[in-house]
Formats: sequence, C-alpha cells, structure tokens
Amino acid sequence: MTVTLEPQQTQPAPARPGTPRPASPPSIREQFRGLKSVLLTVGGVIVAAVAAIVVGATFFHPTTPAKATVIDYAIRMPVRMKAGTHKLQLVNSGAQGHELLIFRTSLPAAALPVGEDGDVLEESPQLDKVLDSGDALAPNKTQPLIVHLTPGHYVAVCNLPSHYRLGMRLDLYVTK
Ligand SMILES: [Cu+2]
Repeated sequence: MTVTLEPQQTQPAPARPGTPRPASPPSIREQFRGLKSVLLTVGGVIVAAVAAIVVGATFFHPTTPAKATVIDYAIRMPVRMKAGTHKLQLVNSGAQGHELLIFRTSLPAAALPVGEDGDVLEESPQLDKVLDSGDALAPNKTQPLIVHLTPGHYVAVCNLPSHYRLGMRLDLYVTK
C-alpha cells in the first residue's frame, strides 16, 4: 500500500513511529479495506495503519514471518494465531542451542507426556507434531520456518534435554 504512494510524495508520512510496517499486518479483510482507502485519500493510509496495529495486536498475518524467540529457558511467540500457513522466524536469543517443536494436542503445555528424564515423548499418540526445526539452532542465529495450522490448541516446545521442564513450553491457540 505504501509503495503505491511513494512516487507522489505529496504528504508527509504519518508521524506515528510505528509507520514502518508493524510486525503484524492486518487480516485479508482489513488489508482490502486499507487498499481501498489508499485509492481514495492519503488519509486512508493512516486509517489502514491504525487498523493494522489494532488487528496486529491480536493476530498476525499468515504471509508475514512472525518472530518465535527462544531463550534460556522460554519460548516467546504469538500465542493466538489465525488458521493457515504461517511463516515463522526462529530467533535464538539464548546462550545455548535451542529448537522449536509444535504439537497439535488437547493437553496443556505443562502436562505433556514425558519420559523418566522429564523430556517430552514426541511420538506419543496424544501429540501430533506439526513443526520440527531440526538440529538445535545456535545462539544468535535465526532460522526461517513454515507451519500449517488448523483451528485448535497447540503447544510449542524445545525438547533438548531438560529444556521442556525448565520452562520451554507455550500454549498456542489457533482460530479460523
Ligand atoms: Cu531449548
């Protein structure tokens, strides 16, 4: 939307510091509405930007990577998402390697089936793994991921030894 307007340069950009696109763009419906507004007036851009911020606070759009940050020992990522194919940017801000697994499950994050070592039994029939980032991601590294989510409850986990019980688990809620 903004790109379309750049050649005109007739109006200053909105003063709002969030003008550089928010991390979480609007839903398709909001985007369409925003697009329409842009065709009418530059003021429409401001409306769309505000809408993007409001909607983005709750949901992130499937086509824009959302950050999934892993630290020692926690996972930070949007916990409410819309169904669809999501790009995630896995960021390791911790001091050691981490991974990101996402399971579709009715079990709460704190009550996944575990073995004697306290690590999650990934092959449990109560868990349906929908994402596995693979080898541990080193500190200060990022890794692009793609996950397809249908409406329901999910749990994000890092299942490197002891990391699950140390707190690397998060309930995720996906809606239509
Ligand atoms: Cu970890």
